[in-house]
Amino acid sequence: MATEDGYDALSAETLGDRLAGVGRLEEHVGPDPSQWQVREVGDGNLNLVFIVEGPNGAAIVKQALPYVRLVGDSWPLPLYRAFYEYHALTRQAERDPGSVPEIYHFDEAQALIIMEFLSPHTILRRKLISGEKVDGLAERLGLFCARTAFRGSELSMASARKKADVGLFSGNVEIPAITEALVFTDPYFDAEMNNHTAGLAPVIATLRGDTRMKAKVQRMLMKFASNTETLLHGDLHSGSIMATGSETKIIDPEFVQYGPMGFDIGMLTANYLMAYFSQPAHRGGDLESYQEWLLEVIVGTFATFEAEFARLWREERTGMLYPAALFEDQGQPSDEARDAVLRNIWEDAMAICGIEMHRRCLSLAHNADFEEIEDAALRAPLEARNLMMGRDLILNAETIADTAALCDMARAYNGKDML
Ligand code: SR1
Ligand code: MG
Repeated sequence: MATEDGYDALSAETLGDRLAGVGRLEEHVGPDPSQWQVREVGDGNLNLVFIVEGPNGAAIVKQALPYVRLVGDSWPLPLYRAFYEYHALTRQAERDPGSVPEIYHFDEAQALIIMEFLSPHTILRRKLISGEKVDGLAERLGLFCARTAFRGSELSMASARKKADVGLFSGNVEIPAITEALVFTDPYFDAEMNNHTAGLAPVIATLRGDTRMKAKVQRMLMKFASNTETLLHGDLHSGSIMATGSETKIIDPEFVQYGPMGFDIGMLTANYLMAYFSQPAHRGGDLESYQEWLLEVIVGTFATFEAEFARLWREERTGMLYPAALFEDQGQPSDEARDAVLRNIWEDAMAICGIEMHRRCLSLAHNADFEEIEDAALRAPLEARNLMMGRDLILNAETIADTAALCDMARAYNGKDML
């Protein structure tokens, strides 16, 4: 699809001619496009993704489409999202070196990013469905969430720079609007694009009838839309993570925006919990041990997050927030202040976690963990556990003590019949 501004969507057939002469692509793939093998492999909801292979190696070419791929051209979507994704990736690479693929080239007019081909990495969600474990997963994600949260905030950044950056990213309007609708709103009414598994009606009625819970969700939406604590990844689910058995990378930050520090780690936790609740349909004899491993990943992620956040608080608190002038310089510790910030992040994360657990079963874009369970009679009770625990998390975010309590909650729901 071409636009008046000169944008033209690539295809596997046209990519070689169109990108011939892009030096960084030639460097990584080979100088002669006639020797490139190109495959379109995008299986996400929005973009084209090509693997380009040649005599020198391989690269990824990711190009935004002017509409939502999942739905079609009836839902237009601005190409400018590639610009924000590019700027998100450069900031993440700076704040947590090695966590994201290396960028080789960015073409704003064509809305395309050429980047490192991660191999033999595969999408984490696929690994969790097939019962694979990833060494160091919790540590990698805990570090990523802590470093991007802290270093993207005025705990660390100079205010002028951070405020200019908030201005830059505030141009990304349509993408946050997707999250505002699909995540925070649509699950709680009969929205046009919703779908859900047959048999869930009683649980959905409970959620939609719960005005206290819906008010809390809307309160979180207010925070999401108006709180610019830090630069978020914005879509940190297990499809935005690629891993081998021992190395993890974070991809796909086109939903980047400024928002509350608990958002990314909360969404991530929800995706681990959905993997957890869906496992009875995917595992046999190793069910319990694999589910326990998923809970260990959650515990480890938060433990790493808190330890790294505390280290950065000690060593890199150079912004205008909680200045040493008010604490250490007066011979007073700032530990209590830090713990209150961390507690706030935890409570936001718990509420966001519950909301994400709802939207992936009730709104437009479901996740494969549940979706690939073909038998609806098996899928519905597993989704019901997930939905009811999500409600509990939203309603009780302020009183869940810690990850041990969160895991006990998951174990309890895992044994319950909610339908
Ligand atoms: C229409 S986009 C649907 C979902 O895909 C993305 O990965 C985001 O999670 C979004 O909510
Ligand atoms: Mg994505």
